[in-house]
Amino acid sequence: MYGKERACVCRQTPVTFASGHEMLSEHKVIVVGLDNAGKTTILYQFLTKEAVHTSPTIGSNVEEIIVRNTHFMVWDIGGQESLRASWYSYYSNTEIILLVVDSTDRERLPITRDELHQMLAHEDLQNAAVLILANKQDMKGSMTVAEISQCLTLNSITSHPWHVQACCALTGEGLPACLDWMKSQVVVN
Ligand SMILES: Nc1nc2c(ncn2[C@@H]2O[C@H](COP(=O)(O)OP(=O)(O)O)[C@@H](O)[C@H]2O)c(=O)[nH]1
Ligand SMILES: [Mg+2]
Repeated sequence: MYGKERACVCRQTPVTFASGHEMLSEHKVIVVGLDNAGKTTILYQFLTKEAVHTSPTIGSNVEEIIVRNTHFMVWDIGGQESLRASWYSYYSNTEIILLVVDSTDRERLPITRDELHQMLAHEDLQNAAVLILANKQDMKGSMTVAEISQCLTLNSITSHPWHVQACCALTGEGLPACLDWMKSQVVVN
């Protein structure tokens, strides 16, 4: 866990830094999505491979995830309406946006669509890749990846690399594939 100072570190592109005897690259990831989508559960599932009990995120959590020598600094940003207006303050130097969707929340998916397209227009996110996580696939009646893609009008996105992954944060199903895609994007870039 890093303190507030970490938020001030600005880096343009993946950089390498010495840690022990290894040279490692570090990549900034932001986790966004509406409140209750499962953002915090996913972050801790990445870290511990266990489902954890979460409470609504006030402000942000940041954790480092290491996937075979690739370091991701993952910022979990609160998704309540009052906090969404400050998402932009986390954007600079972001390489990957993880957009978490509660696949049972049909009613609020248009809000997510609007937030997504607004984010992609932001100048600080022009070089970011977007991974949409269709979470809560274990729940009865959850929307499929195809339904979510259509509602979010993903096919209209040509400015950024994107990918949709079905997952269940409680069991971790689908999350290894997310990490593989994230790694493939930072290697490509
Ligand atoms: N059934 C189910 N519940 C989930 C899943 N992911 C998260 N949750 C639950 O959804 C609620 C909100 O999760 P949380 O991670 O706090 O959402 P956040 O507000 O986006 O950070 C919690 O009760 C989680 O246990 C999932 O894949 N399936
Ligand atoms: Mg949270």
